[in-house]
Amino acid sequence: MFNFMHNISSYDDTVKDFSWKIAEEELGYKPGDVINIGEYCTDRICRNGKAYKLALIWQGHKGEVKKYTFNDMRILTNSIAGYMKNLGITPGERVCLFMDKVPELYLGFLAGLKLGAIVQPLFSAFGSESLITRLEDAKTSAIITQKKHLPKVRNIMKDMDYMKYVIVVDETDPTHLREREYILDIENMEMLDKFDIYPSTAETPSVLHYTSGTTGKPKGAQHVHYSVISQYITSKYSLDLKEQDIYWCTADPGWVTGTSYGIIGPWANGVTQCVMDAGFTAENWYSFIERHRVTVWYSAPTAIRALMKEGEAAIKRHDLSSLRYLASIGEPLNAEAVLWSEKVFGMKFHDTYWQTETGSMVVSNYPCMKVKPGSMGKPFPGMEVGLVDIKTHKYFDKKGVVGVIAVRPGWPAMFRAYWNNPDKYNEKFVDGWYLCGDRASIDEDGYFWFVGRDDDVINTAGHLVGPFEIESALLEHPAVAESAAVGKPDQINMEVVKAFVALKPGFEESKMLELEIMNFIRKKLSPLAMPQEVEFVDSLPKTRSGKIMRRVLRAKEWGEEIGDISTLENDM
Ligand code: 6R9
Repeated sequence: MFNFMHNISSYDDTVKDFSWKIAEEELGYKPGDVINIGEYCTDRICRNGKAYKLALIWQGHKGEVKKYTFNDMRILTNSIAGYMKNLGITPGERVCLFMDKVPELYLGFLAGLKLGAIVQPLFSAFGSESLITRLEDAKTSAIITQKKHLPKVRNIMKDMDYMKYVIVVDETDPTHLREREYILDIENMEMLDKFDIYPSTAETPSVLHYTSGTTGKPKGAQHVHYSVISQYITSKYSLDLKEQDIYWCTADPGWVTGTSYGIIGPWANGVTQCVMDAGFTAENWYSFIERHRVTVWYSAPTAIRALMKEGEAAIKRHDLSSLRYLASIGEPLNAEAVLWSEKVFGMKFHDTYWQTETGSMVVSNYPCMKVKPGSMGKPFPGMEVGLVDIKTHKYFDKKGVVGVIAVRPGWPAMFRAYWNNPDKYNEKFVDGWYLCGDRASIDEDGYFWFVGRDDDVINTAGHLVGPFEIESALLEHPAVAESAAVGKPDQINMEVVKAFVALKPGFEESKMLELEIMNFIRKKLSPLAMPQEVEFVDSLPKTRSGKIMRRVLRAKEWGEEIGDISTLENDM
């Protein structure tokens, strides 16, 4: 029988009683113990009597399905770790995962951690240039990839004397192998029931995630094995994951969501996860939910808006009655999207807010709490989250005033360094607060309301306008599928607002429509926030994780350098 009680029944009581010790005790961890994420997600679950429970249900692009129990995961990750150890990969070395969402990506991630290596997942869609910037910075010594991505790796091999091993998961023609290439054949390799798991402790480095900054080179946020404490308990309290759930996180592990909540958190809870290694279409996604009876679904606003664009007909063709909890991450979730999901799925998307650097959720909506559409929710219990002044960076406690989101360090999943870049790391801290670089306000009830990233806020005649309110207003218009607001130069006001809009199918751009949209949002926005111009575009520039890159649009308006665009998904 499904347990209908939520994992937490009162937010306020949980905040009062919370301590990270609760998570430590549930996981059987005591300070000073060995703690290894690979072990926590496989062997520990098997020891707890769930060896033959499904851990992973994987579906490929042809619709083929593979299933793995926690015991399969335990043995396969042992075997891959053993294979890498035999090659000569040692603890602390960086091992890059450069693959589509194939099972070996998930297995390789946990195997690397069992070996004590620092795993470095990168989007398989990256080109050679984006790849080498990140491998060069980390001086990565091994890369696990697929045959289809090998040309990109071969292209840069001559510039990477530090790269000792290229491990190919599906290479079938060994005569092409060069000295440094190895085949990982999990169908035929020797299976290891036992592997000497690296005795990592809390502060041992685990994952290295590259985030794309506004300018300059991407920064590598380095995490530690202790992060599993946060990822476990946030998955339980915020995503409400339970024993019987079939959970689907749509994120790619090249992005932090795909590892913190697409690998570590759910498996540390012993929950069955689904993975779909196929492109996005509304039809594909709904079929996937129906076929695998997904109960908890964690996705991103860009995807949700893409589903909204497709309309309700696709939903009606599928039985989505298995769904019981929806959550969102990565971008501001506009109120319209929340209301839509309630209408079409019978439940709201619960927004969550966090970053690569925070490693786990910072602010979110909880199943036991009233959702205010358009708000990110409240701080995770045990985390002190507040606002600091935009200019002085001094902490303040005033309702409804916009400031920079700040978190008091001390939660387990926080990043411990930017790889090779202590200065950039130190810049993130002021008066004992970690500054997230995003602006928000807090209302009378303690809910956080997103305004915009520091870099995206528009300064018009000395007034600061956040793009999110403008974009939310635009998205309420029935013709608008996607929107972005940026500042464009203006002689009098310094900047004025310009909006970019992509239309839903069936709508044609025209001067009339522009005027109609303008009139529609005029009723919702303050005069300062009103765009002076709306430009229709086919799509907006986005990162591979689905974030709108406003700075690309902005740079065009100002005739400036675009900066680092290695994570850009679509050509403009
Ligand atoms: C997990 C992840 C982090 C940045 C963050 C903020 C934006 C994330 C959001 C949100 C508004 C939300 N962001 N969640 N903005 N509402 N619920 O996305 O990590 O790729 O490092 O991005 O994404 O600007 O600072 P990362």
